[in-house]
Amino acid sequence: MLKEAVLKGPLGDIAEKVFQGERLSREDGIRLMESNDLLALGFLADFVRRRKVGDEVYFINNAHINYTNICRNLCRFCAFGRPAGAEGAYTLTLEEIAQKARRYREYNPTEIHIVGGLNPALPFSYYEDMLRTIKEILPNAHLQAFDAVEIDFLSEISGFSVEEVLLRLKKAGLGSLPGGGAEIFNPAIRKEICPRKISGERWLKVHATAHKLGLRSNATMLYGHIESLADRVDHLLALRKQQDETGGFMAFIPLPFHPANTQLAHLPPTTGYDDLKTLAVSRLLLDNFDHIKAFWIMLTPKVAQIALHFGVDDLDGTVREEHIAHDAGAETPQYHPAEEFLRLIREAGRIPVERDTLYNVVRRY
Ligand code: V47
Repeated sequence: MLKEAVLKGPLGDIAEKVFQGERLSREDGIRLMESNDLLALGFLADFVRRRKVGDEVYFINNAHINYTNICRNLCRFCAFGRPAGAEGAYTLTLEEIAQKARRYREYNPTEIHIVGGLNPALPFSYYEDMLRTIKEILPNAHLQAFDAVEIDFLSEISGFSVEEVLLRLKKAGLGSLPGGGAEIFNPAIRKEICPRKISGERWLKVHATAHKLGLRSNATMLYGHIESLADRVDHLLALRKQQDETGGFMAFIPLPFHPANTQLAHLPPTTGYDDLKTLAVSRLLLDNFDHIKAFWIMLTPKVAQIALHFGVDDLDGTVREEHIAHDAGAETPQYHPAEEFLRLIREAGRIPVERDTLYNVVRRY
């Protein structure tokens, strides 16, 4: 019934394409983003989600380590990065990182997610040693570490090419790249919100290089600041094009901008309506991505749960310690036990599956 209504409504021609499995155009994407028919968007995204992955919803037993918040980029949307010597600036020593890993050992995480600022005081060996240290303590954990911005920075400070950096880190234990640092690819917006950050093109190139070396990765989009809806669509289409070429992306994760304590603190936070719409349109445009992830830490567990009916099939993980969103005002907890994922997922009528980083099933509930 809902299908009939959607087909007869203003998005009918796009719905037709979705049901036929046809690729959507930029214009379709903009019309979807501009639509206020949230339930129609959800219905279409849910249809695509079911066709791709069925009724399973993934979560992961992971932990985050943010090794330093000292950063030379100091993006205007970020409340985490600080100049060296500023109040609250920190860099974890290898021993402190080892202590964290030992503390996490009792939870048996299958993934450690590692990101930090661009700290010019750290040598390349710190990054290799960090991976080796964690791997020694947690030999079974997959290390998803260093986003494309950090990888580019490591290439700069070491003098190694991006390929060489990735190969060396892989040898030290790197398993895949997280999707951070993508922000919004439009250069004019980037100039306003993160003028010192690498370009979107460069970000894509680092991921392409990783994919060619057999390293999988994720992709994100920071939305809800000064970008236009067309900028979001263009960002998604650039990722879709890259995925056509190299195929190494696993999940797409839209990140809602958190304004508190940033240089853009005058902007309002995103609404639940916009969050759900962005997730749904992402599911519809990214026809070559297997997974759309709702990062519950940034979206809140309530929105992330509802997102399961708006194209999402992954709720990310237990996390345990988070700084980037919480420094920017996130009020969510920093930890969710597996039982909480089971409750959220089952209540939505889906099957909870604990996965590892590469989406192998650890346990189907
Ligand atoms: O790179 C920074 C973004 C990212 C803010 O790959 C902000 O599976 C909102 O990338 N408000 C880090 N977002 C988080 C991230 C991530 C998280 C979960 C899973 C994965 C994955 C990746 O957060 C940063 C930046 O793009 N960010 N400041 C802010 N104020």
